Amino acid sequence: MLQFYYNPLSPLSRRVWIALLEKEIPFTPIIVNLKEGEQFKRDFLAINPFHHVPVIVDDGLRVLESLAILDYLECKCPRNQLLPKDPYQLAKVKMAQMVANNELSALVIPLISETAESPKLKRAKRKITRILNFLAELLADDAYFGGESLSLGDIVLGNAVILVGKLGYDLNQIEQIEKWRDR
Ligand SMILES: N[C@@H](CCC(=O)N[C@@H](CS)C(=O)NCC(=O)O)C(=O)O
Repeated sequence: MLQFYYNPLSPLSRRVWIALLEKEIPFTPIIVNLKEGEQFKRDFLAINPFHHVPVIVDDGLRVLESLAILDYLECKCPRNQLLPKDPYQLAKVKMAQMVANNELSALVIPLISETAESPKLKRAKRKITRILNFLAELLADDAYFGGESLSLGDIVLGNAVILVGKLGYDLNQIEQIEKWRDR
């Protein structure tokens, strides 16, 4: 059975965890206790030399990097499809994924580390608003980034959006994103 190395509090593990559940893929969960430094132990470093979760091992194949794992799962198990076939819908899903990964995720750090009055925090919140406005426009009238059903774009972006919301960014400012988040 597929082995899933993860930590339940890791947003990047959650991307893969949700995809496994959505696609109904049976797996053996293996929790890596990041607080206790289990990711630096020799056995885990042999699986991922970069000491990160998530990792999967499937049929003897090891896959690391959450986005690579998502593509592997989609290709290996087409059931409950999470990537649309339409070229533009696919581009929208990938844009949502990459904007979450490359733009939004970096702004988690100032949300955690800066004080309420810090200009860096204000700048980060302004940038989040710009990103979410772009995404609201991209979503347009669709329920999800891939059209009418949940996609890998929604899973990856959803984790990041929920995290910035929990860290003090007011998601109610952008109604369309708030409704999509609730969906
Ligand atoms: N680019 C990697 C990053 C994974 C990552 O940073 N995971 C964090 C948890 S969210 C981790 O394992 N941190 C432990 C460490 O760096 O020692 C991916 O997308 O899978």
